[in-house]
Amino acid sequence: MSMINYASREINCKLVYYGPGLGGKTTNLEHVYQKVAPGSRGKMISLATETERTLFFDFLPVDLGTIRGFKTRFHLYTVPGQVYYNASRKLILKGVDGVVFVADSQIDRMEANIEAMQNLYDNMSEHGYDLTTIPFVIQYNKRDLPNAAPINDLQASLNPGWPVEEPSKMRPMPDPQHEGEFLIQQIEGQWIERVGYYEAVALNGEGVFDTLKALSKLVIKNLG
Ligand SMILES: Nc1nc2c(ncn2[C@@H]2O[C@H](COP(=O)(O)OP(=O)(O)OP(=O)(O)O)[C@@H](O)[C@H]2O)c(=O)[nH]1
Ligand SMILES: [Mg+2]
Repeated sequence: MSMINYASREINCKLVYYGPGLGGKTTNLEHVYQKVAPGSRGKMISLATETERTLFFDFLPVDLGTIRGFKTRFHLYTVPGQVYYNASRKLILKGVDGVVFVADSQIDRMEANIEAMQNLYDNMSEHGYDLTTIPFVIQYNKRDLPNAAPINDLQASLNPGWPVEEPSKMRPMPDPQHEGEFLIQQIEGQWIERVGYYEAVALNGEGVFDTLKALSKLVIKNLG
C-alpha cells in the first residue's frame, strides 16, 4: 500500500506489471529506465535467467513529479510470467497500489493471456484485494506483429467488464482515450464498467508512457 512520508514529503506507490510470459513486461520497464532522466530514477534491478526470462521480478523506482508538495515516487515491479512461478507472482502483488496487465496481442497467445488474467484475479483475491476497485489498466502490447488480434477480440476476452454495483457510478462515462467508446455504459439494461486500455509496441517504446501515466494518475486519484 502507498506510503506517505511527511518528513521527507514523499509518497511511495507500488505498481505491478502483470501478464503472460514473454508479453513484454520487462521491456516496458527497460524503456522507462532509458527515458527517465538519471536524477529521477534509481537503479533497475532485474533477476533474470540466462535467456532473459524474469526469474523473480524486475524493480525500478521512478519519480514522476510533485503533487501538492509531495514528491511522487513509483516503485515499478514486473512479475515472472512463466506459469510455474506463481508463488513469486503472488508475493510481488503484496501491497500493490495499481496493476498494468500487459497482454500479448498475438492470436496464438490469447489462451495464455486469459490464463494470466484469471491468475491475476485469483492472486489478488487471495490477498483480499479487489481488482474491480483498485487502479487497473490493460496494455495490448506487440501491436507491430502481423498476427496481432483485432482490439475488439482482445477487449471481448480480457476486458469484458463487470457489473457496476455503486448507484452513483450508473451513468455513461466516455473513454477519454478512444472516441465513441465508453468505460461505463448500459448494455441490455445492465451497467457495465471496463478498464482503460492502451495499445503498445513496448519494443520501441510506443504506448509505454501512456500506460504508465494513466495508471499513476488513477493511483494518485485513489489516494484521495
Ligand atoms: N515485436 C515485438 N516484440 C516485443 C514487444 N515487446 C516486447 N517484445 C519482445 O518480446 C520478448 C519478451 O519480452 P519481455 O519484456 O522479456 O517479456 P516478459 O513479459 O517480461 O516475459 P517474462 O519475464 O518471461 O514474464 C523479448 O524478445 C522482447 O524484445 C513488442 O511490442 N513487439
Ligand atoms: Mg520479464
